Amino acid sequence: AEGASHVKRHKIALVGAGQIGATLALLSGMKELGDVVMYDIVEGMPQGKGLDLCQLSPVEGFDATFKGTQSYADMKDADVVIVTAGVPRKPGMSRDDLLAINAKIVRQVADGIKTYCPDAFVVCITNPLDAMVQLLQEVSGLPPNKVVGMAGVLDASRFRYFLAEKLNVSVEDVHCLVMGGHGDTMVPLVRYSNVGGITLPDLVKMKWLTQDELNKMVDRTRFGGGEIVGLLKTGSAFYAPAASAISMAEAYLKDKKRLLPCAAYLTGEYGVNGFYCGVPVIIGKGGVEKVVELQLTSEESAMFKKSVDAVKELVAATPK
Ligand code: TXD
Repeated sequence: AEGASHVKRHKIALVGAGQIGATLALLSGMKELGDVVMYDIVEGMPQGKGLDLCQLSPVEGFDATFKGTQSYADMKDADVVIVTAGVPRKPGMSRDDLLAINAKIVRQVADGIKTYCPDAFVVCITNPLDAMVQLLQEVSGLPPNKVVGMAGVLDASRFRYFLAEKLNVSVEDVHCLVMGGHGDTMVPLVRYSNVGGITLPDLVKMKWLTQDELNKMVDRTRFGGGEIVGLLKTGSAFYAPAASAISMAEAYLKDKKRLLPCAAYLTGEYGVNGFYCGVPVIIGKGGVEKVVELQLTSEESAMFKKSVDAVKELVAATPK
């Protein structure tokens, strides 16, 4: 065994084993990212999903363990933690109600991370995203570059899909950038979005799509989450959110230096100090290794500022 002593599988802890959590586990397995621990307060549920995934592994031909648990101690020394724990908004519930309930849950999760895996790279998915990722960082005390929120990759992926479908081109060749908070005020940046390097304003000039069609796709992106909630009725999107978070985790574990839009802690960039907001960042083995600062036009800046103001309001409303 001595020769193989350097071989160590990564450990991925998933807090929350609901719709997104279970999909995160499946994708981790299929991509062989490492061994998975799934924590949830519902007894037996993560254990059951874990066993089911173990039984999928021979068919798919990968080696990984999936362990369900109700104990934070099982997260010990995890390399990556992805947080989806929380409750979704139900009819009659205000945004503040959701904020209070999920803030309480995220505090407990942050304590668990602080105790058992303070060196982890932490991806927060729980809504309201920008406020929850900030709370997770504050309470866990982890360095801000190791705690990020997932929203931009998903929002950009939605925009990419709408464009690819409309233009009848491969999704692989469509790249989009979406900044700002994860809400209706998000800022899809058409000037920095392109198909095979050809920017969207150019494609409008080339008559591949009209400005009106483009505006409609921008709006559909902004309300992309709501469109799916409206169809599902009992929950929100989970496949694409899970895949988005996995791409961030993979960038960290494989030191890929990917440039992805994520909710990152800003210390003066874009004129924002001490808040999380969606911006392009580089993710590698150091976590968020760099915040990429673009020269926004005055119109883009105004949209971004409006989005930041919405985030600040949320953070102010979060129970301390
Ligand atoms: O872009 C984004 N960031 C998002 C965010 C996109 C889609 C959905 N987004 C949010 O992710 C959504 O609003 C939720 O706040 C989370 C998780 O969504 P999911 O669809 O996975 O919700 P589920 O299926 O309800 O799963 C949540 C699980 C569920 O199994 C609960 O039992 C568990 O969280 N839960 C807890 N786990 C651990 N600890 C505590 N205290 C706890 N309370 C509930």
